[in-house]
Amino acid sequence: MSGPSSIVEALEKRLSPHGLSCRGVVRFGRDDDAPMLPEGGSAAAVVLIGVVGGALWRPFDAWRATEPNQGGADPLDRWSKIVIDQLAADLGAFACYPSEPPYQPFQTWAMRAEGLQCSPLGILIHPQYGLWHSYRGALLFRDWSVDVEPAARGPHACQSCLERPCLSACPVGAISETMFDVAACRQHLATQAGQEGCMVSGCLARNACPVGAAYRYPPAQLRFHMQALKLPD
Ligand code: B12
Ligand code: SF4
Ligand code: SF4
Repeated sequence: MSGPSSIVEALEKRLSPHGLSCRGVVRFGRDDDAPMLPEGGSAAAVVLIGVVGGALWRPFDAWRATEPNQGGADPLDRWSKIVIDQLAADLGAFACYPSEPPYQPFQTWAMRAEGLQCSPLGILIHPQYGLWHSYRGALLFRDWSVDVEPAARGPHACQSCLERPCLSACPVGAISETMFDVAACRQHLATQAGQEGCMVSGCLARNACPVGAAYRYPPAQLRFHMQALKLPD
């Protein structure tokens, strides 16, 4: 992430035991559509908090094992809220979460914060981590005085990927250059082949990407995310 900041350094120290990390800062300018704060007014900056590779799996899984009912419904969201709400309270910031409607533009923020670009799957590809990273929350700050350098946007990883294996790996062709066919994916996942394939191994299109293969989620985490996936009708 760009720009040294004592807030960011303090955050990294607090996040790393949980397998989480700072995924960039966006400082909003006058022309930006800055997110509103619960107490009124708009945010001066947002710090993205996310996960890279399988780093969160052990801390999360250990927490889940101690919880009644294995953490209940959406345990990863619950765990993320416990960790990030506490940080927000300590830092005088406001937490927001990617799965909470109205959806905040996490991917737009990430493109700005780290110069990331979109893959055919609809998820952002990172030059080092490939498709194996995501966001667990963000901290909105009313005041932010630290300079944030604009993120460098390198070459798009997908442009130098000549074979584009993500486009041919899906057994029902749900991934194309232009869209993700949610209905085709949902129908396949409900079949026995889907239950024994993608639901166990993770999305075959995502798995096929050669970028950042070393950061692929561990098998238990891949299964967990597939089971947690709520595909709309
Ligand atoms: C709704 C949603 C979905 C829906 C998409 C429905 C649809 N057709 O639009 C469904 C349920 C299908 C979905 C699926 C997945 N999602 Co999703 N999803 C979201 C969510 C909650 C909201 C998206 C949104 O509307 N944002 C609001 C607009 C205003 O935000 P925005 O940043 O300006 O807009 C961007 C998106 O709309 C994106 N976009 C456009 N078309 C599509 C299509 C897909 C499939 C996705 C994922 C994104 C996407 O492009 C815009 C930026 O250019 C976001 C979290 C969030 N708050 O953004 C996660 C999010 C985008 N999803 C994510 C992930 C990881 C997935 C899955 C891989 C889940 C899994 N299995 O693990 C799959 C990917 C599909 C696949 N091929 O496997 C991550 C992506 C991380 C990254 N590296 O970019 C996010 C950011 C959540 C997170 N916690 O990090 N998702
Ligand atoms: S397989 Fe190639 S085109 Fe598909 S997401 Fe990975 S780098 Fe991009
Ligand atoms: S989860 Fe399976 S069916 Fe859905 S897009 Fe990925 S490969 Fe295709």
